[in-house]
Amino acid sequence: MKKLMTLCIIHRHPNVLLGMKKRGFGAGRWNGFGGKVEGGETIENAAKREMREEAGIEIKNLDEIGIIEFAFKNNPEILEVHIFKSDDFSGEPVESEEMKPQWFHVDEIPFEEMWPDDIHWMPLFLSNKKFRGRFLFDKPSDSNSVSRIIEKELSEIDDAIL
Ligand code: 6U4
Repeated sequence: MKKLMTLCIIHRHPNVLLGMKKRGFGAGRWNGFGGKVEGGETIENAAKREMREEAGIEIKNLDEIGIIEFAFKNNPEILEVHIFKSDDFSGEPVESEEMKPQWFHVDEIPFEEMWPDDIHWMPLFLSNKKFRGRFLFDKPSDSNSVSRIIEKELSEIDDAIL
């Protein structure tokens, strides 16, 4: 069982736009913006829609920069998360019911309050290197405590492959 999801981070160097997730999956963590791809929409359009719904900004162009599969021990569901980067948007980020947006300097990204995988792939993301990966977490996604990584695969890939 695979669930297709998007994750979009605005990168206007030296800053990135993250959001504090206020409810649902991953609540209480800083993360990119995104969610499930709905039937009939492209992954790219889903990423743009989520940016509009969660941060109130209109993305013009974005680049797909990574694909990571997340799995949780004793759970057959796999989240296939497509990670996008953009610096081309209109509007000002605004707080939504789901997310509280905030700009962070790239040297001050709050990794200790993010998903534990982010610290591994963020350097590739920031230097525009494409990547693929797979992370297995010890606990199901609905657990209140922080889940830990028990298996990790991450590799930089050729531009053309993704
Ligand atoms: P809704 O539809 O709002 O009920 P929800 O279950 O709250 O969905 P959603 O749609 O907000 O989830 O999506 C979760 C977001 O978290 C997606 O953008 C993908 C992202 N995500 C999932 N696992 C992640 C992980 N390990 N590291 C990370 N982002 C992750 O950085």
